[in-house]
Parts: sequence; C-alpha cells; structure tokens
Amino acid sequence: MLRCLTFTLIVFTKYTALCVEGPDPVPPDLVVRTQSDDTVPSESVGCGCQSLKRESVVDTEGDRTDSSVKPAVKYSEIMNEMPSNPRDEDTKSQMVLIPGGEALMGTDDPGIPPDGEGPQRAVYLDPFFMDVQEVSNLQFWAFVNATGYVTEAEQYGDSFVFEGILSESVKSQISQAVAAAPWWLPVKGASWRNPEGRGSGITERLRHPVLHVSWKDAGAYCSWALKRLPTEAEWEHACRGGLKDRLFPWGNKLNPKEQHYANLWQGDFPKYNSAEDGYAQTSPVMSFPANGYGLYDMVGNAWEWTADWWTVYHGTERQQNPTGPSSGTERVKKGGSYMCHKSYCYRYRCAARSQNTPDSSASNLGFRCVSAEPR
Ligand SMILES: [Ca+2]
Ligand SMILES: [Ca+2]
Repeated sequence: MLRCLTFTLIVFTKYTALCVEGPDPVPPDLVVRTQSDDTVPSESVGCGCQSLKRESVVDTEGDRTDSSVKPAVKYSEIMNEMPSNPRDEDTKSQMVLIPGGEALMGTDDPGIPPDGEGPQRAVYLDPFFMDVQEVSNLQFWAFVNATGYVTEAEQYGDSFVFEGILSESVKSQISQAVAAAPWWLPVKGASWRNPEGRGSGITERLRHPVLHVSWKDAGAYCSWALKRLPTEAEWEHACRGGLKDRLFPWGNKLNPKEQHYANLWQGDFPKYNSAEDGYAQTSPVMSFPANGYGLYDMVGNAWEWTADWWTVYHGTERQQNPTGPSSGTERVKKGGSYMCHKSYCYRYRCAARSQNTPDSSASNLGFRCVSAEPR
C-alpha cells in the first residue's frame, strides 16, 4: 500500500508539472464541455493528448504487465486470420512528390501557445515523397509477416486505449488510469493486432490506420519499406498542401459546404461522440478528401509520429531541412485524431503539435513514411 501511495504522489507531482499552463483545477473527467465550435476554452491547453506516458499510469494493484500471452503465440494466431496472399497494392502505400523550396513552419497566431506552435519561421526543404495514407493494419501486417517484428506494446504487454471504445467487461478488469487524463486506460493485451485488448481484432479494419505503435515501431516499419519518418517540418509542409497561412489542409473553415474533411470528434468530449462525420473511431484510410498534394487524413483519424525530438522553443532564423533538437525525452506527433474536438484538443491544425515519450502507444496514434525516392 505504501508503495502504491508513493507512486501515486509521484504521478500527481508529474501531472502538476505538466499542467502548469492549464488554469482549470477541476479534474478533466468532471468538466462539462458545452462550448460552441467557435470558442477555445481554457482546458484545451491542458493535459490529455500528450499525457500517455507509461510512467504516468497510477497502478493500484501492483504488476501491470501480463506475460501469460506471449507475443509468439499472438503472432501465430493472427496469421490464421489474415489474407493468405494480399495484393501488392494493398500492402504498399502509394507515394506523392511533395515539392521542396521555401516554406513556413508554425504560426504567429497559435491556437495552443504552450505547445510551441509559434513563432512562424521560414524553412527551406528539399523535395521528398510521402505516403498518401497513414500506414494501415494490412500494411503493418505485411511487415510483421515478413520480419517477425514484435512491437513495444506487445513486449510491455499493454497499451493505452480510450475508455469510450472499451466494453464494460474489459473496463471492469482495469484498476489503473492516467492521472492527467482518466479516459485513457492501460489495457493488458492491447496492441496493433488486438486494438481493444484480448478478444478484439483487426480483420474488419485491415484498411484502417495501424494503432498502438511506438516511435521505434514506426521507424522500424519505415526502414523496412526503405523509407523513414518525416521530420516535423516535412510533415507540416506536406499538411498544408500548397496553401499558405491556413489552419487546415483544405483552408480555414472546418466544414466547408457543411462537409466533413477529416475524421474528428463531434459532440461533447469525452462523454458523447455523435459521429456526425460517419465514424466514432478510426475510419478506413483515404475516407475523406485529399489535400492539394494528394495526401489523405493528414489531420484527424490517427495522430502521426514524426522523427523530431520535442521542444517548445524555436529560433526565428531561417533553417534548411530542419530536424529539430539533437536530443530530448519525447517525440513530436502531428495532426490530431478521431478523438480531437475543439473544446479539448484543438490540435487538428497543420501548425498544431503534441508529444509522447517514444515508447508510448495508444488507440489513436499511428504514422506514415517519407523517402527521397518513391518506393
Ligand atoms: Ca469521427
Ligand atoms: Ca492522421
């Protein structure tokens, strides 16, 4: 008991340190969010999107790992479920050329200033090729099938899952939570192949983005495909699709002509998701319109890892092919996810950003790759 109490105190100390920018002392799960889509309430600058650290889990019952189901066993189980001979075009992403040249990164009108969205600064980027889509479950399966790769979530034995997509049966077995964001639960057995834990699967979601992949897992996939993770500058430049000083990949209006351009959250987060855009969870990749460069789901659906270490401090000098800080403790992720709503996580803008420790994995975090040549 003493050990647990001590650990909890440590967690809340970390939570306090992380949340100095959030002025609202009310626990996040007790906040009633009724703001219209035109306002950004104070809690949107608080913790949540970035709080998925393995060490931030409050463990009230001790051991949080589960070694009863070995990765090798799960590996063989899923092989029986997957297509025996998928087509090349299903396991290989199409890529498009992202033109290089002068570009603007960040914004002088940040939606969430503590995230380090500003200042706006000039960068020069070489041209590169980018996957038009988030890496899908089927594509990741092809990688695992070829290499036997075991993800970090499978090694740890758990991953973070949004409680809103878990069954009551699974939730009743969990005695842990993330102090800063109690709707995130560490679920034993959750991984890319079992997104909501044991008993769940991906056979009905083969063309949805792969989830529960750590930064290292994402990099391993890209390397296997002879690609790499994009830098934050590359990702943001690609997100803008050739438009300058716009919030979203398609412009400044969230729903032009009353249409949805990304898989986001409609309703009151985290209690009610109306799924007005057609999806309460992830959508098949490329379900929403592409941006000007032909890229799909750059904002929304799944968050996307980038190669850069996280910092909120940026110089204003013009940089050439910037790669971010030389060291750090967290990696940058971009684009927001199907869980993002303006009232809580207004991070589905090209200039928006968030971060996770590299070993983090969750039910809303994926990636895509880039390369110098089309692969
Ligand atoms: Ca949605
Ligand atoms: Ca995305």
